[in-house]
Amino acid sequence: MTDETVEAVLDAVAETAPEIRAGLPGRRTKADEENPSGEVVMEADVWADGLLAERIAEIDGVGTYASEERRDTKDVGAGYSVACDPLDGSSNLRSNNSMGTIVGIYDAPLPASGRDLVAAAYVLYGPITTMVAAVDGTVTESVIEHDGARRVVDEDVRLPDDPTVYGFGGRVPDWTVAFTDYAREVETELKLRYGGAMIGDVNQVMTYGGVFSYPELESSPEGKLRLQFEGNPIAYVVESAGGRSSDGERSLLDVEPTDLHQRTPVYVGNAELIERREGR
Ligand code: AFP
Repeated sequence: MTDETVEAVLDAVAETAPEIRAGLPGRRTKADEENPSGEVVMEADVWADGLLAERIAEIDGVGTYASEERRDTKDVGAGYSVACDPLDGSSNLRSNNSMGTIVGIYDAPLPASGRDLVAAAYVLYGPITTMVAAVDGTVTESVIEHDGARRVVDEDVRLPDDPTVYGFGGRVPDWTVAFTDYAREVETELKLRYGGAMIGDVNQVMTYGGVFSYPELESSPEGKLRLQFEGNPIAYVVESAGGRSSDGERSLLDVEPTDLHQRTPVYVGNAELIERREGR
């Protein structure tokens, strides 16, 4: 039985995507503010967050809205907690490269464990606009039409068994010794695909098999990416598609939630490649 609230949230995100895309050209400048992670945000980040908050707040069965751009959660009624990264990779807007929107639907107050997710999805603003959604253990890919309708093009997305691509974030001199050893090995086996927006890079892995990581760094042992808005939802999608996720030691879905904006090292991809990293 499809959860009506989950479907309504995914519909709202899909229906807002064409509007977000159409409004990007005029919002390629930095806003005069920082997000709770201390990053300067783009005008587009603030705008997309406002649109999504408004649409998701109207849905019956949603109790809380939270986003990477807001310090605190917003009470909007009773029900699920919806966590969004309104424009993942927004620093790609100036260079006109791919970006995404990420949504995680938690059946618990935030910060929550990834095990409390009931669904997760991402929109990819690439040459076309698509949504990859994981619900009840099944992952679908849809093309988002100009009117925001979702047209399913793959009813059962599975991670390919034969990995071919990798993408690693962070500056090489800032990589730990253990990660550098791992990266040097993977580089000899797979092709590099790194574009600076996690959603674009993860969708390469979902399509061709391989591994994406924004790892722990010497300067930031927790890495860069946010557990509630980025790590958990992407882990939920990749694991539902037969892959694995990790913070370097365990599934991201088992990382203890301590703060709404906590960061975590992120590894997602084919199980063998993730277990090889965990074994070091
Ligand atoms: P922005 O949203 O500030 O562009 O950051 C994107 C991101 O959170 C994630 O999508 C990327 O994987 C990562 O940061 C890129 O970080 P680097 O700029 O350090 O490569």
